[in-house]
Amino acid sequence: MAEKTTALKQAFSEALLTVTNMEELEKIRVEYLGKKGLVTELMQEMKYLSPEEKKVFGQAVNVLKNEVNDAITQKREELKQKEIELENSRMPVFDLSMPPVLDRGSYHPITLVQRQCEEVFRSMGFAIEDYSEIVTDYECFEALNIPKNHPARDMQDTYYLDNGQLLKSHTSAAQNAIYKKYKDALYNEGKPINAIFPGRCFRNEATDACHENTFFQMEGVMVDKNISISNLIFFMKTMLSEVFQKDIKVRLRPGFFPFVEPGFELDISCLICGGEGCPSCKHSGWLELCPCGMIHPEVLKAGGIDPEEYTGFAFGLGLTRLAMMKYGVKDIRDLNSGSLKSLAQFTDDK
Ligand code: FA5
Repeated sequence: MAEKTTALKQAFSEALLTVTNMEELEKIRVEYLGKKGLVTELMQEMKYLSPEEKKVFGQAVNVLKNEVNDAITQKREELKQKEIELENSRMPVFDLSMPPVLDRGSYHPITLVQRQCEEVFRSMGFAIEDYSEIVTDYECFEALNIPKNHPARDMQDTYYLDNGQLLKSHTSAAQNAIYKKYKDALYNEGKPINAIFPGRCFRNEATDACHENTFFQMEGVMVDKNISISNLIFFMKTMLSEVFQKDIKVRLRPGFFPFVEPGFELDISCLICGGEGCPSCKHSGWLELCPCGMIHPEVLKAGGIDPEEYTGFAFGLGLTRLAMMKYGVKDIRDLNSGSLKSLAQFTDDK
């Protein structure tokens, strides 16, 4: 009988060497340790033995059974480890110093609408300007006819630096620099000032579905001889129909901004609720999108332009709200959420 256990152990060891995966291992386990397995069958042969032989043989079969069991457990661990190593070898290796893999990214919806607007205005001869996010009190307020203690400042509380500079609360903060940059060409070459300047704005305000503390606007100005409200309305209409590629219901109503006279609020019918009223439009059915107006003479003067000779219009488009309406984003806060799952949906619309 001793030879039988030795032979079985030998056969098992050889069979185990050929095992390369879990399935094969399970087959061997059943073949040796299963109910009708070779080791189990060996046990049944004990009934033909004398009590002394039974004792010796029983011990030998038990030892064999434990050895087979241990060897199978060990092999299982080895196979598991190999599977993990294989899995790891298939994982991409991240090297943070490498440039980003561009085909995995997507444009943010605000970038997409910004580019669309830029395209529309570029095609109408406007220059595209970039301006600092940190500006002076003069640029953000004083040069825009908003002196210290003017109540209009309350609407645009922002974040201040220790040195008195501030995070710009509106893109109008770049108007003064733009007029100064282009005024010589206006005077000497008769070139009208046509410029748009998109940018990030900051306000210290409570957030809700249509208000963020960080959002984008796109300012636009046009200054020349005889610029009138008709020019303003034409450019606003063209921009909206090009961006939405369909007729949008708009309304123009009087609005007060110290840097324009007259001033208007341009609202669009809320595209989220179809004008019924919802949290995205503060339940009014309309969304304030693009305040605008004729540039105030004091603002032109501060930019070095004679208001007796030149007139102009300015507008401050809410780019973040435009992205909401264009892409049906109900809550403005989703746009700053950093959630790739929702923001990456707009990739194809480049
Ligand atoms: C202004 O910021 C003026 N500078 C706009 C202007 C420019 C008027 C030139 C006249 C001439 P207002 O605070 O209303 O205005 O903001 C303009 C637009 O920015 C709003 O209609 C809205 O679309 C967007 N906006 C303003 N505040 C927020 C906010 N907290 N979150 C998201 N969008 C905002």
